[in-house]
Amino acid sequence: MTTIDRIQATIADIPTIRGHVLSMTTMMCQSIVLVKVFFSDGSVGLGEGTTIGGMTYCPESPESIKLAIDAYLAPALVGQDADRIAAASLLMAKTVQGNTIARCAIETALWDGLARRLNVSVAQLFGGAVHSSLPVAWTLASGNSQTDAEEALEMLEIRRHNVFKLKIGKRAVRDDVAHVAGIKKAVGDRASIRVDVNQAWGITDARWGLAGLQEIGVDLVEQPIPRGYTAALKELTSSYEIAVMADESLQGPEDAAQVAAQRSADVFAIKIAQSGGLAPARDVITIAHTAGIDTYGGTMLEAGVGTAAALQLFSTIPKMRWGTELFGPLLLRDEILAEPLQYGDFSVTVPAGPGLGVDLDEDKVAFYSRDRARSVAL
Ligand code: MUC
Ligand code: MG
Repeated sequence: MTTIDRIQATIADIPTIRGHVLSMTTMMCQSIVLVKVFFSDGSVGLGEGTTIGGMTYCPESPESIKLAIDAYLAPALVGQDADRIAAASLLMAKTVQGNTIARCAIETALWDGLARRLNVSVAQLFGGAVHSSLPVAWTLASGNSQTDAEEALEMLEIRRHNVFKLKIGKRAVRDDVAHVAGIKKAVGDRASIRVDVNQAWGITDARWGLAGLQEIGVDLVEQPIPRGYTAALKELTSSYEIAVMADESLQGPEDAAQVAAQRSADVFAIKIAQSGGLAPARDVITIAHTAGIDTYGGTMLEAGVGTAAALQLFSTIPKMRWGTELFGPLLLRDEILAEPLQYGDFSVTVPAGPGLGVDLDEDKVAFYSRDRARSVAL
């Protein structure tokens, strides 16, 4: 029997290419948590647990992800059968409540390890890929309308993205709608424009916002109101033609079942981290599709490992009707994979196996690791 020998979690702080302005914070750096699971046969699995903007986005932080792994999840898992991922996931859920990002990081590494030992891709463990590449959106969030419009036009020109998600909710609704209208006008019919409010509006702002955004031809609005307001989200979903997507509302399959039962959203943003791993993310997808709700491959702005993990899973889903936004590595100023993920022709290529299909550039990881930065400062 191959067992779990040791688990290592490393925080790495990687600067972003520009400020990324969201309704709740501005990111100048992304702090990722890289996980390595070492197995008794000498194999190693990679995982990533990454959140957005410290603790402004959700209750987990890079530090809490590492703490949950080091102090609770790793001690529980050491000595367990490495090939029985369902059993390991159950043990993680019993040992640690919530903390879906920490659990996802380890679950990902267990899938990577198992797939590498079997010499297959992680996608193969989920039924096999039906796509070799997936459409990929880009987020315009420089905080400046002119810069955002220029960025969109450049992405269209180089054929990297033709779907843009605009981060709004920080300014007054009227100003946000004017900002979106300016970008919509600049790109015309060449791109799909969507917005993400990250829970910033109350219901009355949301009514004005959705009416205005619908009027100017925006295709979708993501999480306009706080995650708990599922009845109000339903009201918005049924009052407008513009698609309403749930993101923060979905912290795993139980939330997904509730939102689906109430038909509170038209689309689910599927995030492996928010779902608690690849297997529960697939459950969320199944819940959505069986309820007639469309899906979109979401991101927590992970670097290459987390992005590859999501790609492996999403490549097995026949219909991700709204595409994906798996662009995380492109927002970072440096690459930590030995071979970067491939972007082009408005898509991202699913890396070929074994495992997640990616390896780390260990020097880069060491360079950005918080431990090293601290020891250099001392
Ligand atoms: C979110 O809320 O969806 C995804 C893309 C992006 O720019 O931010 C994330 C978070
Ligand atoms: Mg979102």
